[in-house]
Amino acid sequence: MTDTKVEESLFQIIHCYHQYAAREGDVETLSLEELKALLVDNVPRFMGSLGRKEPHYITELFQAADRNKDNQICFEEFLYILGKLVQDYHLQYRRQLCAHHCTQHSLY
Ligand SMILES: [Ca+2]
Repeated sequence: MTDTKVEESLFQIIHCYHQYAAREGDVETLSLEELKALLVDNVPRFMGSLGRKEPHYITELFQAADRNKDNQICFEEFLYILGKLVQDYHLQYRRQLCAHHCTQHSLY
């Protein structure tokens, strides 16, 4: 059975998480450095938004996601960050749709 596009995307996200988690220390969790690398390498649109390149942004995101305060992001904790990413990309998607609609109807 072939994976659907959505299944492929989900596996890719999980694969990406584990690739970065395996870089140093605990191979199942992300350190702050690993999270930073994962975000910078894989979600440039998200990181390009205002203020996200500031070093304290990722630190604060990391602290908010690290619910048990063990200074590591496990996969369940990563879902909080993934939720933020999906929300952000949904906004971008809506903006693109709107821009496309406005161009087609010469609203600009
Ligand atoms: Ca944790």
